[in-house]
Amino acid sequence: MLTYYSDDHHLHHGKCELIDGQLMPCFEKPQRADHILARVKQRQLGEVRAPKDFGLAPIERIHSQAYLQFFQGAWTRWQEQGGKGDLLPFTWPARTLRRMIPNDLHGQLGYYSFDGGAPITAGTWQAAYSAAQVALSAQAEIANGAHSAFALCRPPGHHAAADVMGGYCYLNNAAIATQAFLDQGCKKVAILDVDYHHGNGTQDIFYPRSDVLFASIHGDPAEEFPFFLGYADELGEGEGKGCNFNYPLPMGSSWEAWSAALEQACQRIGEYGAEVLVVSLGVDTYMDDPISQFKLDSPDYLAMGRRIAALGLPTLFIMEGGYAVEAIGVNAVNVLEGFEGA
Ligand code: FKS
Ligand code: ZN
Repeated sequence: MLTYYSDDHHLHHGKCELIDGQLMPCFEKPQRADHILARVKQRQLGEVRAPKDFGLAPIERIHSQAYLQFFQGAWTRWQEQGGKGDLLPFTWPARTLRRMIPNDLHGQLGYYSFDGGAPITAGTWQAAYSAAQVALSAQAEIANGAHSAFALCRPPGHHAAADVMGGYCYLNNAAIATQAFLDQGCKKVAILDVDYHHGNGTQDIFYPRSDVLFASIHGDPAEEFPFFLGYADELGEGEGKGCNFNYPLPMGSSWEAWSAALEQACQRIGEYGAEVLVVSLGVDTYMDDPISQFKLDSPDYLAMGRRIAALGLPTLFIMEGGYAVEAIGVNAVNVLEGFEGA
């Protein structure tokens, strides 16, 4: 299968994140994509292509103008006021406060984010913009008849909502690609999110809609980030009722429990009658992942790819999380090779 990839991801390299009371170097770092790219080449998965530029229009189908303008201009504003270091939020409109959009940069940053895990650096906008173009280029490949394609995106996207960044995510690459399918005449798209963390941004974007089915297998939000979404009783609203399926699993879950959830998710996707499948491909379900608590092993990713392939749908794989950098390439490409029947 073809891989789309842009070197622009190197432009985004946040300095640090707050983990358990300590400032740690960002887990979401450029080497992640470098390792996956190296494995794609080593395994000769297929040609690696640079993305085309589809402009802002397909991104604006998912994200609000105000949010995009804020994100695009934030670093310059930070520099103009003499900012040192990454631009990071420190206050949010919690339940006791009003949802004002203040004038101040940090006030606006709090308004447009849900956590302190998405630093804005000099190159973050360009990296995120290019990641969306990578997703759109792989999407176009499938729209033009390919059975599968791999969008090697970085930074990831599934925590980003229409006007909210967070959890290492800025632009929702999977949602942008999904909307592109629909805008090109597709009637029903399914999204399968296999990242360890719930894809709260993707769920939120499509929650009231029946043209997208969202299914996610993830660490139980009662115990795990992003905590405030991803429970099993979230089934969609209005026309979207019955088009959202969450499979929260306990900490320490291994392939046995995980694959049972995958089976249920695939059942739902089959019943739904999707024309295309978008996979939010996170491999932070791996046993040695430094920030996650599932116990999948490298061969399990081959089986994952095989089960996804059995759906028989044209499938767009979009890279999300995975932080065991030494194994991330093997695990991500194992899903793709399993899909291809290798
Ligand atoms: C651990 C705190 C962890 C943030 C976790 C973010 C996960 C991001 C991801 C994505 F795919 F988006 F990259 N905080 N004590 O893996 O879901
Ligand atoms: Zn994750």
